[in-house]
Amino acid sequence: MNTAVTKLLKTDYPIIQGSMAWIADASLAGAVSNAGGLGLIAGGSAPVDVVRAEIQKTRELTDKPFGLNIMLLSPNKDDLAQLVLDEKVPIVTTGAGSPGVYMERWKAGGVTVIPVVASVALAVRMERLGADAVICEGCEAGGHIGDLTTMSFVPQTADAVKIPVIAAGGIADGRGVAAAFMLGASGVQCGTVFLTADECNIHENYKQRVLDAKDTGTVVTGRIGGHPARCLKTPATRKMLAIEKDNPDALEEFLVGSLRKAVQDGDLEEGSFMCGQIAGMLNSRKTCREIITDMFAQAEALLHG
Ligand code: TUI
Repeated sequence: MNTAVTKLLKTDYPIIQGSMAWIADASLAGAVSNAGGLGLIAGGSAPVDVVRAEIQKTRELTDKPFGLNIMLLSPNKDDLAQLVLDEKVPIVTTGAGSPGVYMERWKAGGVTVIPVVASVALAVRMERLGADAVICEGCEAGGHIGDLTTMSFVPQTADAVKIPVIAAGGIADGRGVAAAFMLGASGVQCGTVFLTADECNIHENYKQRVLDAKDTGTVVTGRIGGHPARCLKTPATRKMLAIEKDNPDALEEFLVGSLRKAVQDGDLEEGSFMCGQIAGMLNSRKTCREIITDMFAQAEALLHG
């Protein structure tokens, strides 16, 4: 399938694997890139040396394009921004803030820059600063989210910018891809579906909970005062919702390390199992290649069949 996004990313399919902190490593990114999508390594809050090692491992696993995501709440964001240039990473995506201060340097270094935005205004600002595309992530997505839904956000952005729009949030099969294209997107970013991939190295409790989740199986914590984040409903999210009602500042303390506890320990009492609303539709384990080929066979049939 050829779109403005496959042309920009030099991939076979117009799909980016969502960058999930503590989760999106060389194993996942390499598998997605080898399957014809764009694999991303998550910078998350990791130290620069850890991320450099993942970049090098990814290069051993694939000779296809891949990218690095920089989460702009990371204390290491400046070092990671430089790492992109030092390691000649071809594509960078950003999340959880504006990458404006880095844009000139990245563009001068020949990097393809694709910010995740949370509003049309930020998308327009990013286009003016030279962004190559924008990812519009609706609040159906897992993890840190904005206010808008994918359905309303994508077409408004497609009307406002000339650069390609990539839709994210609530997309996990060919119907979602076809719908995103109808809304004006020319590519998609998917996170939650890749949590179920064989090459995704999360704790078995996490993977099984995603597969078992129903449509109403997620909840947003941190709406009061914090950073809103969508997670699977667990004993931990019940505690978080109680904490934030009484003392929003204490939530940040609970959050520190909670993602690692979910990913590595499968800890339902203290872990944050970040996950999108589309988990309710997912019920089988597949390889990254199966996920991507099934998704685009269905999308092609719907769009051109
Ligand atoms: O970034 C994400 N999802 C994430 S990041 C994450 S790790 C984390 N760690 C500590 C606190 C919070 C999260 C887990 N999930 N998605 C992309 C995304 N970006 N969603 C929303 C935004 C966003 C929000 C505001 C992008 C830009 C923005 O700009 C504000 C501005 O400066 O205009």
